[in-house]
Amino acid sequence: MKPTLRFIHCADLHLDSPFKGIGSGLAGRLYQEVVESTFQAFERVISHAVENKVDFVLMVGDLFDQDGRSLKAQIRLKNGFQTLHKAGINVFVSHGNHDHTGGSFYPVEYPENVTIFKEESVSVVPFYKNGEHVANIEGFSYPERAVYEEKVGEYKRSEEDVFHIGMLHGSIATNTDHDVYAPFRLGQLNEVGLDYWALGHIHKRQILQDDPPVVYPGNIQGRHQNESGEKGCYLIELGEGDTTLTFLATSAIRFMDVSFDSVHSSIELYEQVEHWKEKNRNTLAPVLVKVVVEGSNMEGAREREALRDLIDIWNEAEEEESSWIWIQSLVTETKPTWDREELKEGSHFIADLIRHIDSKKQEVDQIVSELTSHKQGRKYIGSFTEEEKKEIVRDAETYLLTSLLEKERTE
Ligand SMILES: [Mn+2]
Repeated sequence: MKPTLRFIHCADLHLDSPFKGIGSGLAGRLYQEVVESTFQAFERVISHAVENKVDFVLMVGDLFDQDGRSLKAQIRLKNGFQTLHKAGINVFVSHGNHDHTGGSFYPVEYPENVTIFKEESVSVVPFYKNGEHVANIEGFSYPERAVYEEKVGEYKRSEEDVFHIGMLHGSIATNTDHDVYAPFRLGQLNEVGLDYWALGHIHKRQILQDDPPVVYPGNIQGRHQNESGEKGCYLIELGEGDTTLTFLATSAIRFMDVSFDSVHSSIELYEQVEHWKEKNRNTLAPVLVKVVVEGSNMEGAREREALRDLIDIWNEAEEEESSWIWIQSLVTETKPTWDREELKEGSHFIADLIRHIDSKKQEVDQIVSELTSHKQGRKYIGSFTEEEKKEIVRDAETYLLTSLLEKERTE
């Protein structure tokens, strides 16, 4: 019987993420905490490894956020490796699309407990526990930003009676939401016959298969509103016959969307959010929240004015809190009093306007480029996601239609 292996599987550390777009409006001390969060999360990974006395830690790509690794990120990483070294824990690292080996880095030397899969082709490294060969770990690194080739065929199970573990930074071939790098299909992984597939690249935590386990641990710290919820790594106990996967939380700050339904006025919304904050402060904070409101009767000018002030009112005292809850944005999905399709069919100005908006939907990048390429603006704004672009168009349309239709009614 082989002894049970105990290890931590993490990926997508994205150390020193710049958190573009989060900083505007966020109080200074809180912003510092946000900027520090990827490092905090990394230190929690290290603590989990030490506390659980694991045999080794797997880090499957995107350790750094940028291919031009910052010195700060490299030194903090090295410090974490040294802590593991002192605890007698090995580390296996592969680099992904964000931290490919063709990027620039400072000549920081890592301690001897660290093995980096530097090559573009898959190589195998044996792992010894108390002098006994107990596992083979396989992996590769991205030589440049994009690797479109399938890499699965390069992994193999040897004849040796040890655990076989594959580290693979890539995406399932059918996934169209992300850049499809090093694509694979589940069937292909199973054909290789490894005991555990340690995946990276997709930031959402998911177990693609239980036996043998095929696992995306997700990133260790959310970096924007679309990476919401608790983030972390997996503690794996790999045995013959029984394997356990335990999720361990690491994120220092979380992102959340919180919905409020059937709201009828700004004051009602104000009170509901205040109530939610006090109820959840001890369990969820620190947290950056996007408030989504589904309600009615809130399109009027007076209400819009009040809604604009609400974020400031909610956030006013948060800078004093150690468990802070920062309302980052407010999205109102109030039911409009008009029928868009009906308006569009008409022959008046509003119909022209709606048709114009529809014809410009694909040009959001171009329309916002004045802002995103502005020398001050680009410090705060990265690129927008598809969802955010839709939101920009929807908000603009709601604003225009509300203003025009309201005006019509009062005249
Ligand atoms: Mn990543």
